[in-house]
Amino acid sequence: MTEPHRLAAVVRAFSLDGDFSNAERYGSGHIHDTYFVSLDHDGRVERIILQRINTTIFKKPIAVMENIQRVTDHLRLKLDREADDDRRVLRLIRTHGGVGWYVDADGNYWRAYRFIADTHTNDTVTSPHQAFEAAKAFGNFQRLLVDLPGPRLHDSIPDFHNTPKRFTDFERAVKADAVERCATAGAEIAFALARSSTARALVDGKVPERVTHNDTKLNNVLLDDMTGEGICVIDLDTVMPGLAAYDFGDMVRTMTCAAAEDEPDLSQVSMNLSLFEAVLRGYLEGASAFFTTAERNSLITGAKVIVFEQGIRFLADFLSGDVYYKISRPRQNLDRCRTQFKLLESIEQQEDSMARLLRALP
Ligand code: ADP
Ligand code: GN1
Ligand code: MG
Repeated sequence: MTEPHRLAAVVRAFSLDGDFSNAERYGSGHIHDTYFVSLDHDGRVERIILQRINTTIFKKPIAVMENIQRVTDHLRLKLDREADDDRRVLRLIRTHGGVGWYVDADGNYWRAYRFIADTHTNDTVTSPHQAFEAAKAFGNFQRLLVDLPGPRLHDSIPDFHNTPKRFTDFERAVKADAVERCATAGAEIAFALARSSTARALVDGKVPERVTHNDTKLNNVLLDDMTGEGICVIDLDTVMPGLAAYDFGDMVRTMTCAAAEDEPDLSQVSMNLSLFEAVLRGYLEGASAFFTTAERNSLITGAKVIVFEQGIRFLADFLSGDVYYKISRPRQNLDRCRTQFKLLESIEQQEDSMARLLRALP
């Protein structure tokens, strides 16, 4: 079957009114295969986002979908009281069988969301206003999920932000040197080994577990085309129990530096304090209502730990032969690692100023 025929067959499994007319690859995520699909419904165009879930990474896709269903149901219930805009929560489309996922004949897992119109995502930050809006959306997301009823969510990827374990995995990748790349990455390996204590910095047991997003990249928020407002938090696969500081850390990682995640020119990479202040203000506006003191005090450590963790994840993947993150050119994972380590150095240098900003805010 050709790609369009295969996609058309998948689309038919979902409970939609229109007929398949077109599908194109969409977005720049590193994990799933995402398609923008148009359907024709009596001359009217219906649009959806169709995704093939990466089951090498998400080994229990049904658990992931159960989490997403519970989280989006809860958000919708609460947001109906706060705002009159149905674009604010992802809406899963059910199959004819009444569930939120479809398994094709080859065992691929698919899901479909209503396309949220008049929004866009940005891979790199372009203004403090944008950083503020995206961070506020993630802060609100955490706040709205503080009272999620029912049992603990599934751990969609066990040990996802277990940084000490990530460090051990990195050490194992160095030892194995599976594709003989250690010699190419000597400086980066040394940088990481010198910071083994950073890997343990968040593990003190005093901060409460929350429902967190765990992948709070700038491009996981849909921004309104007209106003730039953070409209909807997307990419909910890793929503699971976690620490508020994980999410704050990944916001600092992706919203305080205008360079691309894989920028080869490291002179472009540093943490911009004005962007940091915007992230902090936005996040606190959304989330601070539920914070404990320990949680608030963990935020800047979270930024260091998550940037470090991401650096060693990219480095381990480079050393293992690029088996996890999608790449479009050789050495891309090494470039990604280098930007993270450069950003971490810049954060380390500005830590006092960051802490002062945090203390000054309510
Ligand atoms: P990945 O896990 O691969 O990053 P995402 O779920 O983030 O996949 O989706 C990839 C891109 O598709 C997003 O960055 C966004 O631009 C777009 N997207 C995803 N869901 C929607 C939606 N419901 N409406 C509009 N655009 C969406
Ligand atoms: C992946 O799916 P995407 O591209 O939003 C990764 C994140 C990393 C990120 C780095 C499930 O996110 O953990 O922080 O790439 N997602 C998973 O850009 O591993
Ligand atoms: Mg994404």
